[in-house]
Amino acid sequence: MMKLIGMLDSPYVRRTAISLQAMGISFEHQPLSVFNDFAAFQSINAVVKAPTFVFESGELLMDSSIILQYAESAVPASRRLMPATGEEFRLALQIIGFALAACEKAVQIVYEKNLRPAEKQHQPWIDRVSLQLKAACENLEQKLVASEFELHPSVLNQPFITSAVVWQFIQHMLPDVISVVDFPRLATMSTYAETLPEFLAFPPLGPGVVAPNS
Ligand SMILES: N[C@@H](CCC(=O)N[C@@H](CS)C(=O)NCC(=O)O)C(=O)O
Repeated sequence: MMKLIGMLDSPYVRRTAISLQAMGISFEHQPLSVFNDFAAFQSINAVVKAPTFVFESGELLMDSSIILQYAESAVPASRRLMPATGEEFRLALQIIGFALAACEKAVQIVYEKNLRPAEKQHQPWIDRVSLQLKAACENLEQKLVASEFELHPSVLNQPFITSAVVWQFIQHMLPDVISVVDFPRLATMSTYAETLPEFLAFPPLGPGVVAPNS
């Protein structure tokens, strides 16, 4: 059985788990922490990056977008979450790009606040990253408005999954930096997404070993 390694409190792990499940790919989820289970993680992937995807052969893939790029190639077109080409593909990439930039900046702030001792925190860096985070959220929200993006899709797609997972993470971790009322579309998407079976199967707040389709 192929394995996905990493905790669901990581938005990168969560977007990957939800997407693989939505594509109908069977895998075992092993919720190892890059911090608390460093040695165990290291024994699987010396680089200790989550998510890590492990093939039955033992080969490794890292980085959520790379894992998802592989997954897209491994399923029939009807189960893919990305549009194949054209305007729709370009729009999907733009939305995912802003969502992942917001995610990266949010994670940077969380690491700065949680991993560094208080006296070593550097406020100008936190201010810079907060500004970038806000800009990424604003651009993402505007893109959803301008493209009239479907906020309640009947079939899951990658820009929806990534935006919803990232928004849940930001709202949970940094509500004092990014205010939910300023981003009504992201809030609507996230609220709806969290009611869907694929999202409920991979909750952000509990580890839980899940083997989908088993
Ligand atoms: N671009 C990567 C980011 C992954 C990432 O930053 N993962 C974090 C967990 S949220 C991690 O592995 N942190 C441990 C480390 O970088 O040492 C992706 O899309 O997978």
